[in-house]
Amino acid sequence: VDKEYQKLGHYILENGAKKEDRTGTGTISTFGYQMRFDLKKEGFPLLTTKRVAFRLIVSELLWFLKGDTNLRYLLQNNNHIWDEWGFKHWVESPDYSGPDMTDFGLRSQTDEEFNVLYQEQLTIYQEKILNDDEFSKKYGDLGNVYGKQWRSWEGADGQVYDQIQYIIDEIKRNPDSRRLIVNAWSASELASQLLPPCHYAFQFYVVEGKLSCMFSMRSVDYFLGLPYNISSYALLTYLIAHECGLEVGELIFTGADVHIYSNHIEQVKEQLSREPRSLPTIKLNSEKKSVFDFEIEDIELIGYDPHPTIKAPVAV
Ligand code: THF
Repeated sequence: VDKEYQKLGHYILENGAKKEDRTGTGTISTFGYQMRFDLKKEGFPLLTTKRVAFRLIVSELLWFLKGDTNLRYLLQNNNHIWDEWGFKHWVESPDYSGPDMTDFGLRSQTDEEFNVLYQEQLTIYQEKILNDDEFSKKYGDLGNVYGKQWRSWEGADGQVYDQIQYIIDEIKRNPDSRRLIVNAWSASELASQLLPPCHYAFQFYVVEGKLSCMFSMRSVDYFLGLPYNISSYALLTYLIAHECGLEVGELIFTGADVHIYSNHIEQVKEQLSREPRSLPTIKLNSEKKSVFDFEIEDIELIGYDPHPTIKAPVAV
């Protein structure tokens, strides 16, 4: 996985164009790219050229699979990768009366005095999500994000559809199907989403007893997001294969606007200079069958020996 990932990094740096973006950070961007990973042959695709926090990938995926869209579960598991989006909703609401947090993502990186205020407010927000039920209901919910779309898609007919249950049933019943698709992109709900889905659809494929998955992304944060997205879909493929009695096949990534944020370039160059190591493997609790019964401790990562972490700010 590291070699393919590095190849993409070089490709963006060499072919990318300067492009402004919603967050105001600026990117080097390319359009259209595909990578494939053989899960059975290569091992579990978790980057070794920097340490990636596997526990965050696990708790985020289980959160999606529960159909949960509230930050509370993530915070209870010490996962903060979605905090900024809930916080944004809170500080832009009429109920917020603290110091002005406009553009907190950018300002906290350049203005140390502001950063202190921001960290204070963020801590208060996190405490309230964890301890105040009413607050958490109102301001911890990220709206119609992945969990909602995957497990409780609202159809035009007024019915609610569980897309994950549907594909699991179909894989068991009709593995040759070419309709094993989960779609998270909903034209009618874009306005009510804090962040429309980045990985907006995925499709499974079964042949010769192996389950493959292809996932599609409209917008790809090469340095921070992509390592999570690859491992997350790999883990999902393992979980579904486990429940359906299949082996894992290939994981295929298809990206549209694939970019490196301008404040990640030094970090990317550092990572490109590192030598890939051998990949870890994962072990799933064999006593559990249904993907919906899995808890964090049922998923074990074995033999992960990465290069050190590389820090970078996330664009909000
Ligand atoms: N927004 C942006 N700008 N990039 C993204 O990758 C992204 N995501 C999700 C939603 N919006 C996004 C959230 N996923 C990190 C990783 C994944 C995220 C968000 C943030 C992150 O900051 N990771 C750091 C530190 C994590 C920690 O230890 O707390 C890292 O070094 O990996 C696209 O899915």
